Amino acid sequence: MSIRIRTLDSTQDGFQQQLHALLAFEAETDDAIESSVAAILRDVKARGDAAVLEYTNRFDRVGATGMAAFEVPQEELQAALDGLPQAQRGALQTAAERIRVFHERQKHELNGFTYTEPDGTVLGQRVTPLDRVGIYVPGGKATYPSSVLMNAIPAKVAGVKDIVMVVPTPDGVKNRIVLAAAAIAGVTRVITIGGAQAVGALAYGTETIPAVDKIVGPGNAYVAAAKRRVFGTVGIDMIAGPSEILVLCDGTTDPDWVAMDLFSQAEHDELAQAILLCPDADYIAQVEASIHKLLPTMTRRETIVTSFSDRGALIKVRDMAEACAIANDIAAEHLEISAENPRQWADRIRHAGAIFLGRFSSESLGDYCCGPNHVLPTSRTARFSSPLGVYDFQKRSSIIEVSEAGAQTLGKIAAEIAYGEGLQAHARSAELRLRGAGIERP
Ligand code: HSO
Ligand code: ZN
Repeated sequence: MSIRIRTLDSTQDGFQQQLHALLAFEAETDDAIESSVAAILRDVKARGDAAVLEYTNRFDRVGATGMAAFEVPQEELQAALDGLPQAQRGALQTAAERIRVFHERQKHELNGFTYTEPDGTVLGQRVTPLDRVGIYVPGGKATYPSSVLMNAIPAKVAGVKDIVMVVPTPDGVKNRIVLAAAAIAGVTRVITIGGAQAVGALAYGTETIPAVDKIVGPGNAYVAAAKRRVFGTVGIDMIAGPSEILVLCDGTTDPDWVAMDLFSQAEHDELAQAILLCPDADYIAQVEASIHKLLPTMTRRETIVTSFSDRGALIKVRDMAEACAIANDIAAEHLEISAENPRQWADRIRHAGAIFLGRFSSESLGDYCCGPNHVLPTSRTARFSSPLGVYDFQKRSSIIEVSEAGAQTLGKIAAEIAYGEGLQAHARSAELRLRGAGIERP
C-alpha cells in the first residue's frame, strides 16, 4: 500500500474548495444504528439490569449470570496498578499528577461570585460540582489509559463525589493499564459493560447501576448515537470526531520531527487528519522525503497510509500570516506552531483546541503528560467549544437576595414588564412587596 501525499498551494484557483472538501466530516448517522440504539435504550429503561446483562452477554460474549460479575472491585484496580512495570506505573502517576495540577488552576478561576448593590440586594453565582458522572471508556482498539486520566481527573478536581466508569471487555478481557489508570484517578466504581446498553444504564439507572448526571468519554457509532439520545435526561460532553493535527511550520524545524508529528495523529485511525501549512516549498519537499523515509518504520503504517492519503495534505502558503488565517478557518483540534518565534504567530490564532508553541512542543506530549486536557473539540468545533475541563463537571446556580429597599425599585420594573406579558400573578407577586400601591391597572 503506497501513501498518497496531497500537496496543495494556497495561491492556486479552487484552493478554498479543495481545503473545505478535505475538512468536511459529518459523523454518519446510520438509520440501522439509530433504530437498534433506540430499541436497546428503551429496553434498558424498562427492564434495567436484566436487559444490560442480556446485551452484554450477547455483544461482549461473556456469559455472566448476574450484574455482580461486571463490577471490578477496588482491590483489583489497586492490584492492576501494583502489577504494572515500575516505569509504566511511574509514568502514569507523574502524568496524573501533572494533569491534576493543571486542572486545579482551572478550579480557582471558577469559584463563583457575589456582589451587593447599594440598597443591600445581594446577587451572585454559586458553583457546585455535579453529584455523579459516568465515564465511558471504549474497549477494543481505542482503549486509552491516558483518556481515563483526562476524563476522571478534572471531575475529581471539580469535586464530583461519585465517578462511575464503564468499559466493555469483549470476551471478558480486561485492560490492566486502564484499570491502573482508574485506580490512580480515584474512580469510584468500574463496571465492565459497554455499548448503548451501558449508556442507557448510566442515564436511567438500573437496580445495580446508579443513574448519573452526565456521561463523558468517547465511543463508537452506537455509543455516540446513544449519548445523543439520552442528552436531556443527562448531560453529555461532546460527540468526538476523528483526531486532527495541523502543523504550521516556518521551515526551521527538523523535517523528520514534523513528519513524525503528522504521523502521531494519522496513526489514531483511518479517518484522522494531519495537515502541514508552510511557506517554503523546498521545506515541504523535505517533509515529503521524511514521510517516505519514516513510513516503513511505523508499526501502524497501514492506518497512517489510509488516513494521510484520504485526508492529509502538505500545503504551501504565501507566508506565515496567511498560514495563521487558514489555521483559523480550519479550527483544528491540535495546532502546532513549529517556528522560530511561535508566540508572534500564536497571537493571531483564535480557533484551535490546543495550541503547541515551538518545536519542542510535540502534540504527543500534550496527549499524555503536559497537564492540559487531551479531550478537545474536533471537526472545526473549536470555533465554539473548549477542551474538557473542571468547568464541564460543575454547574452554576444564580443567587438572588433582594433587600426590602431593592424590592421597591425592582418590583415596579418587574410589574411593568409582567403586565406587558399579560402575566398578572407575576405582576401582583412583585407589587405585594411594594410599600404603598402598585401600578394602577384597569
Ligand atoms: N490525540 C488523542 C488522544 C490520545 N492520544 C490518547 C494518544 N492517546 C486525542 O485527539
Ligand atoms: Zn493522540
